[in-house]
Amino acid sequence: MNMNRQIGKWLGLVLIGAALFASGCARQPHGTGDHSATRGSGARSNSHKSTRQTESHEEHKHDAASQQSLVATLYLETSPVSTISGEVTEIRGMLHDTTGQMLNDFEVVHAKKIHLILVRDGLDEFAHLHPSLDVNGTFTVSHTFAKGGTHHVFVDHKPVGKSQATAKGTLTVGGESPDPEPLKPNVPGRAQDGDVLADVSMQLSGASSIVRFALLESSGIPITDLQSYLGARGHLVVIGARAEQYVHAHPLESKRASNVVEFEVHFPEAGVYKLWGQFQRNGEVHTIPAVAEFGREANKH
Ligand SMILES: [Cu+2]
Repeated sequence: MNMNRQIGKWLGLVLIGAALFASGCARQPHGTGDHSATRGSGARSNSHKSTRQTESHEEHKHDAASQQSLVATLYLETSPVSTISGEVTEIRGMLHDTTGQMLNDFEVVHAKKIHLILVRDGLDEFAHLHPSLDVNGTFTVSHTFAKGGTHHVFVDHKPVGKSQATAKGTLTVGGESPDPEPLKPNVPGRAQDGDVLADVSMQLSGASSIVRFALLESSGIPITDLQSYLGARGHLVVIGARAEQYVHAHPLESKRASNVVEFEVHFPEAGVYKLWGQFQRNGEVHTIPAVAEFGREANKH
């Protein structure tokens, strides 16, 4: 199909749109992953409208915030078009590069070509999904939103031969949309998902921070049977309070105890962030949320 017609079709159908990307200070030290997107420019669409303001910027591994380059535009649509909480929604997306060419060739990063993160505005709902990808580059995933309201969509991807990037959009979901609880920092401290507990702590390490999860049984005994999840001992997604900052970090090689997983995170700026550590045991993924405040004085660079 002719590209313009295809775009037209998408624009006609869609919802969505949104904003930004860039990473000012993503770093990838010592081979650990830290995929950041920062600086939301805030172009947010209402439902049933589309916008082309959604952008994706590649990451600059060793660079400061002064550099960013637009690399892709994210288009999203849903079926049904009017998404409502509690009902299965099919989310479809595609990325176009700056010339308007649809991206369809992605490298596998952590076992998947596309990592799609959904968070509700206020960060009280989180999903980490892996859409299927067709030959044209359209990616598709089903999801049931637990609550209505604005949901932020982060598409973490690496076009073949290019830098890893994160594209962001928003989806407006109908249905009950209760006010989220205000974010209350609880790091250092105890967090949990069901019967899996974690002592979460954070310490500065140069321009980055080491975020540590010490995983415990509900009895307080260290967990010793962590399994690899998507090729790593754990994954950490970090999103700024206003959902304008996104970091996806992978574990550091560590000689610490087997229940301790450490992530190197470059917080893009001072502020409150929500963290979701994801770990697998017994074939089940546990998602452990925590809230951390990254200090202003610690962010000098
Ligand atoms: Cu993923």
